[in-house]
Amino acid sequence: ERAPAYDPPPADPLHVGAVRVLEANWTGTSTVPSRGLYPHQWSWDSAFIAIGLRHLSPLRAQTELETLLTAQWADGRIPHIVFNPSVPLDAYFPSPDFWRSSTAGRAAGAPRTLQTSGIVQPPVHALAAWLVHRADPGLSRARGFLARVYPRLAAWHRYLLHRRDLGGGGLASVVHPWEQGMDNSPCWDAPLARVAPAPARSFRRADLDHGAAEDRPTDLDYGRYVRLAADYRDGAYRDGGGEFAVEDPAFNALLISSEHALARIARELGATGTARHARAERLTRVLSDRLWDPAAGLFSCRDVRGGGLIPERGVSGLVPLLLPGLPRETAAALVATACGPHFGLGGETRLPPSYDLLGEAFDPHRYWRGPAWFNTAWLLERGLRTQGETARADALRTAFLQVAGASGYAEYVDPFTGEACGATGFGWTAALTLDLLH
Ligand code: 9YW
Repeated sequence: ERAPAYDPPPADPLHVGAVRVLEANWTGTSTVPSRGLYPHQWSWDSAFIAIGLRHLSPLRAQTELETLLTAQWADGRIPHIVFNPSVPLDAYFPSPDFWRSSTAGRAAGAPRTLQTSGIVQPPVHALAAWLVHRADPGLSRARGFLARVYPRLAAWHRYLLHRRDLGGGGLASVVHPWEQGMDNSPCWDAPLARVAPAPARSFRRADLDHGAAEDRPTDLDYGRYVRLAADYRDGAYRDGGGEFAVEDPAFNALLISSEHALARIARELGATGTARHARAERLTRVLSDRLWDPAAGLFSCRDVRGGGLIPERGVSGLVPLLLPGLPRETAAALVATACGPHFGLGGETRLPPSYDLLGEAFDPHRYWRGPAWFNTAWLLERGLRTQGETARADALRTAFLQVAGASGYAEYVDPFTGEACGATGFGWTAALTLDLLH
């Protein structure tokens, strides 16, 4: 063995640990959220992961997004999962034989050779593509990165703004709780209650092999997820007819934020981007008109089938802090809600809980019914900074980094104690740690 020629600089263990997770979860063309629990490529996970990977390898960050986009359907949708054919079918449920994308999804233009799911996830991708470009514009230009991804991202936004405008007011609807990404949030309880669950014996949950049952959604939740997804599939993934349709504030705020990013990408490619910025501004006003809930002091979900705003406070309702065009008084009210008794930011909680601390359904350990998640903490950190709340953003950044490291880059944590829940070595937790370290 040769002695090193020089003493390497002392490495920050938080940085080293995050890099190790991203190395372990990298498959060669993309990154899995978790080796055991989620062994395929997930759409919004990949966008967050690319945002962190850009600090480690801009090339890998570009590849992460490019791999996802090769699975895009001809109608513009980006599927929420791209399956890895070398992973055994029973490693994750619902598996490709449930979604049957290449047959049931043909009419909607699903790829013939890749297997994907048929639902979507929040549109963080254009934002990620822009941030990845900015990390190494020379490499990005040399590879024609933005020129290649731009038409696909534009088609993705077109799909959401047209085919998914199920409420007719200009916002995109989600047709399944998995699409919004916060699976068992109490915000879905009322619209989901109308869905007849598939019998528990008709499927086998693989997630329970990896996580404690009391930290996960229930069998009844899963029965309803399966019913909704099977109905969508059996209708050839056509949009418009389903039982569940909800306008969600985080999903739409991310779409708007990504539309601003798409405007910047268009500009980099030689267009003006003006029309896209104007559209993002207009959508910001629509978001306020349709989802702002002044009495609750945050944005709420709109139940398109049941009518009306859903009276539950979810962390999703704080995510519009990201939007630069938010009216000043709305932004101030959101900051007050985040830091007040419902979310306890800067007080009772270490990281923002996924759901109202005072809500009847609050549970500090059960998935999206209370625990704190790192992707939403990252979005709120960015949102606070966007609104000029520098001191609060700095404090959230510090807490994020402490809890991420101490929890082993957990999937989610107890919002009061920071105790790890779910999987550790989680992709977006490690990636967003790297991002906040830079
Ligand atoms: C599932 C992968 C996904 C995340 C979602 C999270 C969970 C369950 O895991 O979904 O089976 O897809 O709720 O936001 O993208 O990390």
